[in-house]
Amino acid sequence: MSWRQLFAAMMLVSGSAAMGADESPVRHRIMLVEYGTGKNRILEVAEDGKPVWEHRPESICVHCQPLANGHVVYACGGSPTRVQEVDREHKVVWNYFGRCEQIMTSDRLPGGNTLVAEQGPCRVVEVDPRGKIALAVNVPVKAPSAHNQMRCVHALDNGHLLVANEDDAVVREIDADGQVVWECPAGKFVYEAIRLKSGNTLIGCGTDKRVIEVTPQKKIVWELTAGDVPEVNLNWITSLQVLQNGNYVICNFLRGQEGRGAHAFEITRDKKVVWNFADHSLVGMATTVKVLEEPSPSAAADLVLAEFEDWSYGDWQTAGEAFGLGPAPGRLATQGPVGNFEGQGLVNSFVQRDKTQGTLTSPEFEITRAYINFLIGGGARPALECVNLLVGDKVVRTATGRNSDELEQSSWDVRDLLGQKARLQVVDKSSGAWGYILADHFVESAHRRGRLVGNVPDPHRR
Ligand SMILES: [Ca+2]
Ligand SMILES: [Ca+2]
Repeated sequence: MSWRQLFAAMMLVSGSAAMGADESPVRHRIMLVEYGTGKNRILEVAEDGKPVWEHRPESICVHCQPLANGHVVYACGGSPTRVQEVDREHKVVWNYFGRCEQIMTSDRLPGGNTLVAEQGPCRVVEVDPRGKIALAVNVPVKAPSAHNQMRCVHALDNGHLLVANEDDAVVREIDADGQVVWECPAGKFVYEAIRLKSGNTLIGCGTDKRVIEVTPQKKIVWELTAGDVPEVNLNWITSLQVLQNGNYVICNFLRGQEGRGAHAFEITRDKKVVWNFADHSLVGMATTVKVLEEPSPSAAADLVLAEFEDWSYGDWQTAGEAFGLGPAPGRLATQGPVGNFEGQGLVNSFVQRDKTQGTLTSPEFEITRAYINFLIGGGARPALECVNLLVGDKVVRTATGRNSDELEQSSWDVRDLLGQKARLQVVDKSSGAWGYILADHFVESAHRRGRLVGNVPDPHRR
């Protein structure tokens, strides 16, 4: 008996649990979205196959994102179309109402913002926890019907977006200006693509009944076709997930094929199905199936470098007069309202209006996370009004405000500097208009939180 026949046989007897390579059954707790009029619901199913939590979206829902705190983020495609986060008591704890025709998917980012895939017109907006739009990127599509313009969207480490354009049957990588920097043909009704750590892209090819992994040069280096896994009855590939063990969880939307095959399965790189979910009495058709994994222990927590909540700058050194004796409680002198800083204090060099100049320099610290996230405002005057990251005396990253008293969340990608000793320096070297800088809340993090400042070389740029 071949592996394939063995698994097919086991599926008939054991339903959702198949045997792993180590002969112990693989069991997963999952969250799924069941599709269909009257059936549309978000369902959590425990390892033993029993449903343990159910939520009924107010209108058409095809996608959900379970969060580590037990909450769920999902989009409602009906009117008013929106994205919302609910807790276990079904209370809406966060929402965003779209002005577009329809929203079908969203993606909560690790830093707390949410990407929303708006259709009609087709654009991705990044919404912060207060509901403010931090970023809006137009997505060029050919599809005339709003409903079919875009499914899943993901943020990439380089600050770009990876979107699945359903009706165009392509996956596109788009920069913050809305320029397509990479594009790869996918199947009809492509629902999701994921950029892997290797830099390759995993694409679920919709009703083409296959999943492919492509290099930046679009060479297919891995492919799963219906013939590889006849027992699951590949029909319409929707959600994808990469597990911590490197296996893929693939959702198989059984529209038109109800009752036959599996709603979802876990597959190894050598194409062994080690788990499947195929309870057809519980679920008719599923558009999203997510395995609920414990967070990886290797995920490092954020490290706060400075939050400027004290009366003094502590061990940060000032030079010149621009930074006064300590953090500001907000606006200074004749300044307009200063907004969007964290807590009660921030760095504000408007001490004697634009006139004063100086620097504020942190003690040396080691770069131990992929990103440094911070809030910045004030003048848009490169080298004159800026925040710099110094290694030795060399400026290795810089950022300025954008002529605004509203601070903006920004991030440096510092992966190439990991392990190096560095200092932060806030600089005010001008006395003219917008001759001041605002800064607050420097945090080392495994995750980008805001607008990416400065770029890293990108193999996907054509
Ligand atoms: Ca602060
Ligand atoms: Ca100044």
